[in-house]
Amino acid sequence: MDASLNITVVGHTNTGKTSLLRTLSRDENFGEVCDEPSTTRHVEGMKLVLSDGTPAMSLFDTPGLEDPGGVLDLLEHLAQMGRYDGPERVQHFLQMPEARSRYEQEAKVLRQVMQSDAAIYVIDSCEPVLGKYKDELSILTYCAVPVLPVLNFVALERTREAEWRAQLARVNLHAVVAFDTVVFDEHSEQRLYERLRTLLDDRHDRLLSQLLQDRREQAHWLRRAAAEQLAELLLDSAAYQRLMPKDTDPEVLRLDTLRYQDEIRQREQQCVDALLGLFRFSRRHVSEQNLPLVDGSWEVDLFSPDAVKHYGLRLGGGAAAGAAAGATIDAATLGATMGLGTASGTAIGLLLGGSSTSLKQRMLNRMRGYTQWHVNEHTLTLLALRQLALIRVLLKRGHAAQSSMALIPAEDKDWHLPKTVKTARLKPDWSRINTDLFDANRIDRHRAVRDLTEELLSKL
Ligand SMILES: Nc1nc2c(ncn2[C@@H]2O[C@H](COP(=O)(O)OP(=O)(O)OP(=O)(O)O)[C@@H](O)[C@H]2O)c(=O)[nH]1
Ligand SMILES: [Mg+2]
Repeated sequence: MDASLNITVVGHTNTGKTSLLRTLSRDENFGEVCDEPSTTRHVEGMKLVLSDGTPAMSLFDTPGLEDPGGVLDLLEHLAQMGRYDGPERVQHFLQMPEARSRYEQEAKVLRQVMQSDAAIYVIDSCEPVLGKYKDELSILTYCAVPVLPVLNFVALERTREAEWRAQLARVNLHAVVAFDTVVFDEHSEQRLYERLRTLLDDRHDRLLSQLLQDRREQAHWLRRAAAEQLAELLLDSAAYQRLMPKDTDPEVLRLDTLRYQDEIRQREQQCVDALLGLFRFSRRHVSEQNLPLVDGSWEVDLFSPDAVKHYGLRLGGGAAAGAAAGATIDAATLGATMGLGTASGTAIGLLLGGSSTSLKQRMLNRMRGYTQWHVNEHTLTLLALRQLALIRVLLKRGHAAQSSMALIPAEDKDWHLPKTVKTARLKPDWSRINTDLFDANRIDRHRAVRDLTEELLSKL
């Protein structure tokens, strides 16, 4: 990668400078974020890297400017003492004893800005446009580096975005980006880099274009990878089945059921972990990010009698009562489950069409005199909807006011399981959890994953 690019993030204390760096770098561990002023005490740099690890630019976090009025007075006083231009005044200031005492914090920031190609000026857009902000902007003008104002907290209702834009235009800052580091929007991020590109000189053009392209591709890939994780989970769960002899003791049946439910829970957890990994959230940070998870697991158990009610799903038909009671056992033979009455060999053969002959034979042998346990459609629906909801939350990276009840949006509540998932219920060798039957090489399963991924993508 060519010419190194150094960008410094500045602003008043508590405006979200460190949060912005975390969001841009997808690194939730960078620096310290806190709702108290003066959290960041030193300049801290980080490399923004492309997906392949190539460094794209250096970003520097800085302490908040605490007394911009005092610094501005000094800079203006210097102007009266000689014919200094802006940067000379700032350099002069940095040599003064005040820059090592009273204005030490401000000096750290200005020293860093003077070495940068541009500055991002972060504004808490909910704040009124006060004199101290105007002073900060004047100081930055003296530094003579391009400044990109970023209006943060714009997702909050009390934002004063319009007021800020008007004020910034008055000081000739027309290229402004609205951003919210908590409610993430990939398009705002792209706009930020585009604006930066227009401010910087041509030699950084290629670098910023690469970064923009990389972030676009990454966003696209991430969506797809998340939908594919969910498609795999749904196929594994729908195709899952266990057989129990019809005369099984009820207590054994109960314990077996708990064990089978546990296998599905674990599979769901695997999916949650994979999603958190994809979006680079650690389990440790999940609760802080206001996700509907506790220590990385769902608050409401998939098989809990309250699950359907909790998510407010509208499940039609008599089976809804079963789902509401958390029942996932279809105490029927395969044929009866599929509404065929008695499972004749021919019916099972038809249902398993496409499966290998030896699998058909094995299934037939297993079915005779057995009851089949599998995850019912309502539980599968719940499984699908809550993972979809989680992916949406992750795409927006920790939407602040997200409660678990609001997780599944109203338009999803009448959603029906895709045909591919229903088909999977007849394909026990599609489920990884059926370790004895699973066949990783089946072309029809690969196709099913692909089709289901597409269908789920349209929901994201
Ligand atoms: N709702 C919302 N909260 C935000 C946003 N950006 C930051 N915050 C919150 O604002 C507080 C301050 O964020 P920081 O990133 O620590 O701010 P800072 O500018 O680095 O603060 P100092 O280091 O003290 O100067 C934290 O509680 C953040 O979670 C935002 O866009 N929206
Ligand atoms: Mg900070």
